[in-house]
Amino acid sequence: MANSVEEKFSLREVLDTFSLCLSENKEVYVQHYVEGWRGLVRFMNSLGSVFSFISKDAVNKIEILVNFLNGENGAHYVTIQSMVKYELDNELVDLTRRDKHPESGCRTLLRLHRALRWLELFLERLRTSSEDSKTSVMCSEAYNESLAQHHAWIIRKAAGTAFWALPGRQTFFDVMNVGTPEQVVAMLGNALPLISEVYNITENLYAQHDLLQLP
Ligand code: 1PW
Repeated sequence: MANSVEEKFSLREVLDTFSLCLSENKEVYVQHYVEGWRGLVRFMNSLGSVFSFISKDAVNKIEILVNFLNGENGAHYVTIQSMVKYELDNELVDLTRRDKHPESGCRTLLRLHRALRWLELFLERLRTSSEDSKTSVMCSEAYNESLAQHHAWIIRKAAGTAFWALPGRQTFFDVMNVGTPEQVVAMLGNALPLISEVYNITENLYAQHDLLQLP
């Protein structure tokens, strides 16, 4: 009965977390963003050990951000907007090469932000897929359109290999634990616009401050 005390995973709850990310004036709460990512990591881990090199990096980035949130300057890290302002005003961001601040909040969050685009593209493909669609193809197409452009060859190669080991569409739906394929499609239809909004707000903020290429 060991499993009965464990919270049952459902992708619906994970995606709901992203809906909590936005404040009334459309700022993005770092805490909920990071919690959403924790859920995604659990999801990746339940897809098999081949995904662990991917989730390990996400875990590492999550921890960096949590340390900022819980640190003495945590009040500046409540929203992505306040973090950007604080780190830029205090010259806490390496803008051209990694040097004094190799693990700034801004550059760390940018990596998760880029990965969120991958997730968005992938889930959108999954939403509109048919029974015989291949998850590996959907996943690598989404990756090539987004995150791959920021990865070195060796990472692209490893990611590509991991994708081929992805379970098929039905197993994927089962792991999501949302219900019938129709319920999955409906859930994704509701969740994706929210993820997209969080992504776009972050993207515009980073673009405005010229931070999209942080080393
Ligand atoms: C099936 C659902 C998948 C959605 C989650 C996507 C997670 C993407 C994480 C990819 C990580 C690949 C391995 C790590 C690469 C790092 O070098 C890279 N990190 C990311 C998140 O792209 C860049 O970080 P770095 O090296 O500049 O600190």
